[in-house]
Amino acid sequence: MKEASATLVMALLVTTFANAGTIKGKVSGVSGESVVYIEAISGKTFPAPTAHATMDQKGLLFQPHILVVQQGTTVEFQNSDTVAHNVAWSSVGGNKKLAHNMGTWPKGEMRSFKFDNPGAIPLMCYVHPDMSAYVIVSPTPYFATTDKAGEYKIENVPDGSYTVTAWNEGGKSQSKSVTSAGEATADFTLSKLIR
Ligand SMILES: [Cu+2]
Repeated sequence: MKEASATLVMALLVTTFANAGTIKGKVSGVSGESVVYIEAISGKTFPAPTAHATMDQKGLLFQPHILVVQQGTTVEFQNSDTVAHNVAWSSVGGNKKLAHNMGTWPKGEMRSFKFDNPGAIPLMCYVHPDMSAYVIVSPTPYFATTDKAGEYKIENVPDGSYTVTAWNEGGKSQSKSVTSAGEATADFTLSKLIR
């Protein structure tokens, strides 16, 4: 009985003080910024962040070009130009049923949208067909973008086994299993999308 209790206490301690670490690596085969994130973890939910993110339309560009948020985040779409802009998308994570048009609005107006479904969302402006951007909705708070060398680092990752996905607008997304115990390395080589 005493031994069983000790085992239970140990198990609780391990759970409470589970180590966290870093998953890092390099995304190659593509150019520009890539996004790397941990896919949904079975049995775990993450409260939606209360802080809002911002996507601006300024100088006839979406700014930033790539915005990564955790699932459940509200994004405020601003128009800082003197011309009217539109915000719309044709799919979320490839699901065309989640297409949405937020409408067209003038300078100074802001409209917000809560992204409850994970995946990559290609943004469009129907007024300016050249404008493009992406919102990447990560199912977990564990995500990172690559630097100029293609390197990324996801921090504060609890030890465990995960599916990690790398996304790039010019490449085919790739997922792999990664087991992290303090530190893990996961490199990705994405094949270029043919357009
Ligand atoms: Cu526009």
